[in-house]
Amino acid sequence: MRSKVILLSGFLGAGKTTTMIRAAKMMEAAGKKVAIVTNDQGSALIDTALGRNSGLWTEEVSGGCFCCRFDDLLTALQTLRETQSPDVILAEAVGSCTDLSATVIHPMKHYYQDDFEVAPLTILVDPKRMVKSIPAIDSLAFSNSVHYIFEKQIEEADIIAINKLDQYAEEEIDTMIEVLNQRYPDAMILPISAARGDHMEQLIYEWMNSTISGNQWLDLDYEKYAKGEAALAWLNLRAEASSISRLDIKKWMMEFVNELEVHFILEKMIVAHMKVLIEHDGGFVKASIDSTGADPVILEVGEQVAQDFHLVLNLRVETSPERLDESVRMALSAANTEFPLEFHVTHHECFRPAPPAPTHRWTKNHPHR
Ligand SMILES: Nc1nc2c(ncn2[C@@H]2O[C@H](COP(=O)(O)OP(=O)(O)O)[C@@H](O)[C@H]2O)c(=O)[nH]1
Ligand SMILES: [Mg+2]
Repeated sequence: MRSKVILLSGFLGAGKTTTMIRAAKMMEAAGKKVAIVTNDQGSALIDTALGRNSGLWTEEVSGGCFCCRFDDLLTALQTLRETQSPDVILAEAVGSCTDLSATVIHPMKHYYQDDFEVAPLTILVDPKRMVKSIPAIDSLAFSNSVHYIFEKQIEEADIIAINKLDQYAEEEIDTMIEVLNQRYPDAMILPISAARGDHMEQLIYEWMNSTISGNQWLDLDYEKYAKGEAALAWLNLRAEASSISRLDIKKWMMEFVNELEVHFILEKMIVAHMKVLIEHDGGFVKASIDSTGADPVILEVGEQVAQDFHLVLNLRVETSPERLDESVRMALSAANTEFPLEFHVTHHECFRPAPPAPTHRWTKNHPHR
């Protein structure tokens, strides 16, 4: 039996992981065997930890996006097939990646059709990023080259899932649907709330029943795309911390997050997505911020008191790696002064993504490249 592969894309912070985990749980409850694949330019991924903390079988493709690491993606999918025989595999692409139809979906459909059936390419959209289409809600907007990626992602969708429906009035959602319908008449447009669960059954139904997959061919300027990716700074960090007495972990986290947010606001750095995960013996707590100055969304399990903890940071911000790194260093230093700790960084990377170099790239008239 073939495994259904559902590829989720969409900009950083749009809600891909939230959608993936909720959908996986819903499909499991309906008796399906489900696995997930996470992906990033770097390593030390919070999304992988979240998948595993949710009890889902999780593989990770790190060090590059699915299109540039196509062989690693296939290894991850084949490993899952051999070890788990899943009915469904949900795979979340890097949030600054596009052209997945030409670089992943078509090559998969051609070379691996005996093993995998590929679902409609689904792009998650956070309405507040649609600054050029509807009245701006974001006070700080990304540069044109970053916005180019956001628009190209939507353009290649088989399904556009407008997420975070819970934050908008019905009329606002209707306007968004109208704008998107005019711009992308061939895509299916579905408003959802991954956090609250609205219309998730319909989305899953489309994944399982639609035969459309990779129907849009992008006209993509790779130079502009590379420029957009390079405008973003990426920071991944892991650290071990220990204190002489038991500590309120959430307080430490909020001190760090608030310090960092002050830097972002003052220096007008545009946050695409910032995630902070703290794991300890008694559970975990995660903070997620999807735009500059936004209140952190907190997810926590267990009592947040411990002597030792493990910290993971995944930050994607429109600024230079040097400025991002310096802001994080200062915010950590401020939090660790407020709460005296032994703090040991075990992994640290801060970089601009390299220009995309896909393993395969098919075009409408010239496949098999
Ligand atoms: N209000 C609201 N927030 C959401 C929804 N889905 C995701 N989020 C939040 O948006 C942020 C980014 O979500 P995540 O799934 O990590 O996005 P990703 O970067 O695309 O994987 C997190 O703070 C989520 O809690 C939703 O349906 N409604
Ligand atoms: Mg994610």
